[in-house]
Amino acid sequence: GGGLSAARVSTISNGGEDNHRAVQFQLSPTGVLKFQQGDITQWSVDGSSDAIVNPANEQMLGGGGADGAIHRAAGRELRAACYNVPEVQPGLRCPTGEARITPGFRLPATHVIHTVGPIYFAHQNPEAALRSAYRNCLRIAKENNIQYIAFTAISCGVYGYPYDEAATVAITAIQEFANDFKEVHIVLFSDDIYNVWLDKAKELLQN
Ligand code: AR6
Repeated sequence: GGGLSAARVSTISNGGEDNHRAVQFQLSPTGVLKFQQGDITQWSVDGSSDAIVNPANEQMLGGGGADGAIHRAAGRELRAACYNVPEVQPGLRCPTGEARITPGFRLPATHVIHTVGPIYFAHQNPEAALRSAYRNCLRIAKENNIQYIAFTAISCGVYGYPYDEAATVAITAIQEFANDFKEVHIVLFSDDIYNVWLDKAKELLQN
């Protein structure tokens, strides 16, 4: 990988589990893409305005997977903030492929960007919807002057998106924003998905 050192230190404290080392790729003279294994709820970059991305559902009131973990770690204020996001239809706050931003409350990260990926086998164009989710997260982060952002694998859990295909969409969408962030992190929960995504990054980003 690129191997240049970043200006700031990001931390994921995960109780001393034996993590993979973070691997990073230089996307532009100023922008880095980093892969690490761990728990996104513990992620932050010291002393900066930063955001974790929550793979939520259209109701935005919590759920299982990473969404559940993020809500538990952020505290009840996050649910209240989500509840106050205007509905676009009764009960629906964030349509698939869109993004909304809230504070991070008790999380180490200052912001949470909530997005909704496609349900792979139910959506007519899951690739377009997933790409739109990544782009809208990056767009809203930019609008809020966030220079450090961490994603997990949107739609790759409950929503059933194949890891390999999702990695291509994520990496190519992030590449479009190569000049807009100091660091984009991808924090993957399991060995399995970490290895698939890192292989895809090497394929797409290394000459
Ligand atoms: N840190 C990082 N990644 C995690 C964590 C964590 N703490 N927990 C899970 N993952 P999922 P989706 C990984 O199911 O597929 C929820 O109920 C997980 O292993 O969280 O977009 C929502 O409310 C997988 O790789 O999100 C929605 O209803 C990735 O995060 C629905 O699930 C995403 O898996 C959204 O499904």
